[in-house]
Amino acid sequence: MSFRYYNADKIRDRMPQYKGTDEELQDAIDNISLLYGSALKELSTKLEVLSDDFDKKHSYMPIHHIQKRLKTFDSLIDKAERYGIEDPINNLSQVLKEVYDIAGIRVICNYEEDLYTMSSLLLEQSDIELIRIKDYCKNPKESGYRSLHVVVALPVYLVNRKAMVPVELQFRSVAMDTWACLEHELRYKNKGALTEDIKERLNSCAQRLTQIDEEMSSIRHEVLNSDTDYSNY
Ligand code: 0O2
Repeated sequence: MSFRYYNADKIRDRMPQYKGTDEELQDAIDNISLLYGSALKELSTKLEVLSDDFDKKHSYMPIHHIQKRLKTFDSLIDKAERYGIEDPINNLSQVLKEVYDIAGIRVICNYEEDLYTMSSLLLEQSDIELIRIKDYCKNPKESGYRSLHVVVALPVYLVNRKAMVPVELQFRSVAMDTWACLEHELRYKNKGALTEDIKERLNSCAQRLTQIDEEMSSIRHEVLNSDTDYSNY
């Protein structure tokens, strides 16, 4: 897994203000790719192990699926500019300190309560350091967006050093993910400019999906309580 714009020549074409040599730029990009790509591998393995063990103990897998991605180098520099970092291409160490979502994992769970179960189990692990939590399930964004965002740092061991690498996790139910993907696509197709009417309708869809999440959860509890096979769950 690597940045899409991994080639220093291409980056220099777009960002001619870079002061170092092509070799230095390539080395910096390769380092970022190695560290953040490795953190993604380690974290997704941790989540899979937790889900497998949960299945072994409770005959239920809380994680529906996992998606992971590295931010492209271009969009990393764009984000750093939006954050107000001056001349980011020549201040990569500051960019790495301030941008937390270079490595991102989406953990799509079956039910809303699974988001809290899985994030808590992960945060209990002694090598995981919590950096920040934003709960957009309890406090949805104005758009209607719901998700539990957790930024953690975890150790990546290289040949001669250890680095703590931040990763942003977005825990979502299947319904939350469906809404976010479709809304993102519609916004992207409209270059970010949706009319007020469309925004309201999307928000209304988000509210209905919240009700569906709650109802599905309540049905699940009723089924679990009435099924003796699940009585220990
Ligand atoms: P991508 O490609 O998904 O990574 P930021 O906005 O990132 O500078 P912050 O505080 O980290 O600052 O933002 P936030 O809102 O906590 O999380 C940003 C990410 O949440 C977005 O990433 C989206 O993935 C998701 N998100 C937030 N609001 C919405 C929304 O209204 N609709 C949808 N579909 N997704 C949302 P990026 O960087 O935009 O893109």
